[in-house]
Amino acid sequence: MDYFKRCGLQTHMDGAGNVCGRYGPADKPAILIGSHLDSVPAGGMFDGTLGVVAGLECVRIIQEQDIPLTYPIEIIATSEEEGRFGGMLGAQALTGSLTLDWLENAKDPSGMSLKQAMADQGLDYHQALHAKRSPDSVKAFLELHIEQGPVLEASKNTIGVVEGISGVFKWLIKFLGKADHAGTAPMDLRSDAFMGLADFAHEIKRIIDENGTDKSRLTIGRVELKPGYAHTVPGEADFTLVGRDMSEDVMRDLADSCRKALSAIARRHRLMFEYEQMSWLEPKACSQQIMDVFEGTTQDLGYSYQLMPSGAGHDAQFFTDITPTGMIFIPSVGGVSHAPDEWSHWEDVEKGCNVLLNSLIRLQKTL
Ligand code: HGY
Ligand code: MN
Ligand code: MN
Repeated sequence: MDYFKRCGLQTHMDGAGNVCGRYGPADKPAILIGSHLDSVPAGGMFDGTLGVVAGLECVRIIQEQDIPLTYPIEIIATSEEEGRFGGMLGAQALTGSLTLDWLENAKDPSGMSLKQAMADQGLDYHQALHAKRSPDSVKAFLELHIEQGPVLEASKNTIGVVEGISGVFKWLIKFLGKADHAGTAPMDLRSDAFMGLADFAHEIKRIIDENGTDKSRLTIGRVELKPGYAHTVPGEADFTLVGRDMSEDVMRDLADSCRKALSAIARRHRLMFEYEQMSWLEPKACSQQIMDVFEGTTQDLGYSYQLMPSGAGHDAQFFTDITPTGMIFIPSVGGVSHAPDEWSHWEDVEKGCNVLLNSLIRLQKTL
């Protein structure tokens, strides 16, 4: 916020913790440029942050070169995009997709409630419901983001023009068996929750082969065994499951097949299983109008590019509900992301910023 203010932007934080900086005509709907500032644990420095800093760089060039604006530009640094509490709090708040029920009940895998985490930051969760933007106050939403995958590097293209954004669902699952002595409990009489989890992990390939596509993903990213002591058979296995595809029908098929597999495995290992759906984010198509501008600008700048889907979820997938929305990618070195060695080359960052800036200027005339 201090940096936004020093750059002459009209700055505020909304009730969902989004940091917003506006520059240009006061009485017109804004072109939003945004992404998120939060990160996964042990993440990299480009995921999300790139899109916020690139937006600020566009405004600074416009200021330095005194480029006239028809529509103001609003840079938005969204909160809680990475889904610690399930959804995408900041983007959902801005686009009116939050519910009081979700705000009151959302919690992270450790059991910390969203409302408590917000209170710890001096935020009253009710205020998140007032962060909603009316569609007529916005002209477009643009997001520059790292690809977070290997496609652009492999095809030696600099820019990815995003056609659509994958849907994502996130479950908290528990297998409940019986804690037991690791020495006296006979192997054939155990209700070992970890063995149920291990069986489910080995089912994932079959579930995708039978119900998914080449864009389907099922990931177990966090596991906690209880009581978690070497001499005790784990009576409980708590784990997350994140499922993705570009088609919501396929997401539903994957979810149904996972439920069936979990139920069959629970019976086989004399376990109970329960799961809570933390979020279900639909796959979304980007605006053809915005894609055309990104593509035309990239061609004019002479950069290599391709049209492509996004396997990762992004703030942009909520903005498609209220305004013409588009994304561009730059290559990730080695396709690595959500890890400390996430990296993008600075000349690609510069080219991504040039496409964003020139598209923004073109949209000033065409929106
Ligand atoms: O995990 C994702 O799809 C995004 O990085 N939140
Ligand atoms: Mn991201
Ligand atoms: Mn991310």
